[in-house]
Amino acid sequence: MNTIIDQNARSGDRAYTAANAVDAGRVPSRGEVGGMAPNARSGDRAYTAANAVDADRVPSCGDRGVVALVSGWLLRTACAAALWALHAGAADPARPNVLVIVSDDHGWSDYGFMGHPHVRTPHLDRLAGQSLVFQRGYSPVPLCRPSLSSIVTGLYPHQHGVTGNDPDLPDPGVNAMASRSNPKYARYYDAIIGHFRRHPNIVRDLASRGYVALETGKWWEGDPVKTAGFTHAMTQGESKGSRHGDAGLAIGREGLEPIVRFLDQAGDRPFFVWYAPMLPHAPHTPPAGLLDHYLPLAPSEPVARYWACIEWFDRTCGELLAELDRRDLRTNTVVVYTADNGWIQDPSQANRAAPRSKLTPYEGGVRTPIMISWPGRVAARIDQEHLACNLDLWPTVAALLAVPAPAGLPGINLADPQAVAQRRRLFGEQYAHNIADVDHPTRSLHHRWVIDGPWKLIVPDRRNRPNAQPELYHLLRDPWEKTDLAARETARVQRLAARLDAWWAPPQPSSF
Ligand SMILES: [Ca+2]
Repeated sequence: MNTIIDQNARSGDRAYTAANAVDAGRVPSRGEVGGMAPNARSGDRAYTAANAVDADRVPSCGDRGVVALVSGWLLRTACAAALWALHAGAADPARPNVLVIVSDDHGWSDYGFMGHPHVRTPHLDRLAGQSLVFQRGYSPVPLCRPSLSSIVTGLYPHQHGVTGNDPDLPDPGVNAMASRSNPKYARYYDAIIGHFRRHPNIVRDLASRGYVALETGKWWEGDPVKTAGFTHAMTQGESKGSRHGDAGLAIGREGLEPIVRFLDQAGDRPFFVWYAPMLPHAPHTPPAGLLDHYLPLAPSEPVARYWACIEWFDRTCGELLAELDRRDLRTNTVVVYTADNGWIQDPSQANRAAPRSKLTPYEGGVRTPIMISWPGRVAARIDQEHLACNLDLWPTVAALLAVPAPAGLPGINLADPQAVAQRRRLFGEQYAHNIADVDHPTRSLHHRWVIDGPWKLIVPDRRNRPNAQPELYHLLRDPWEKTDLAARETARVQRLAARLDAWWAPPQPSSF
């Protein structure tokens, strides 16, 4: 663990203090956890500027869990789970552990194993060599919050109701990204989380089956313990200012210590770990050594910064997987890998997406490799043909764990070759960044899309994109969607549009 923690840990502003020791029985001693790395850097803290941990968010055991301060980190645990004894680690082959790795704003081609000429991802390349890899994987939506909700619920955004990152607010000029602390607008933010909470999710399901579950990194839906059933969480989520993860956003960028301590304490119960660091997501503030490597290779500094953040993320994944190896847990842990949405870096402006990137229905917004690894149980191979989707993660994990998933989920078990071969098409949807009407979340729809074999049809929404036309691409011949074939393939456009319409059945507003 030392490399990443040493490089990225920051110094002292969350120093160990007795005042934070809410539960003395759970707080490791200094001797157990060690101090922060001596060469910790202060770093660029822009991404936590709006999410600073403050005392108001520290929960009490009585109302929402226990706080354990681990090497300067706040890690909450549900009260019941806080009573575990310490053991060496889960080892029941009938109940494998689950590690979900979600990259954030990561372009589908930007990996060594996906053929990128410059971006180095040796640890993810190694994971790919141990995995069932779907190179034609997709998120059903190209934006962080709805995508993460889809991963954990197994539902399309139009089904779970979380269609954007923030609500549009009724007063002009009010910043929807920064208004969660204003009680006047609480209804809008609460409504979105309310949509999410109405649905079963994989975390609560596994916790109900005896798993201990840790949340780290990106998390939009309030308190992960309350809203999703995690037993442990870095994210506090109680403050309306938490937005996309507050304290949890330190994971990866500042080391992996909360996960290490969680593994120490998991006992003999199987675990579920949600590792969703805000990487390579902006701000693109990589360690200097990585940036130096990419500056001569990239077309511009903004691109070099993005590429360096990918390698930074890859290093953290390597450290995490090495930790499982060190504990001899790899053969008893299902590792699932995906990205929440894609990214194409604007070469002229740091931290900005180029056109056809995140928040668009194009491949740069929705495509991602998807990997399933369970050494000795899931055969490693690369699938370049068949379609996979983030909605498949719950059905796949459920099948591998031999537990049921809810009936009616749209995903399939990716480890079932027959189900994979029988799937002909994938669907997806794209909305505005802000939800125009939290009571009618599909009103901010911009596009729907269907991929049918090699073909992809993108259909603009009549209400919000009245002047746009459907676009048709042959993805195998034209993976970057440069040649729109809709005008010369009108019959195909009609057939695929009919399939989209047959699939699209959003609930009425009253049922959200
Ligand atoms: Ca994202």
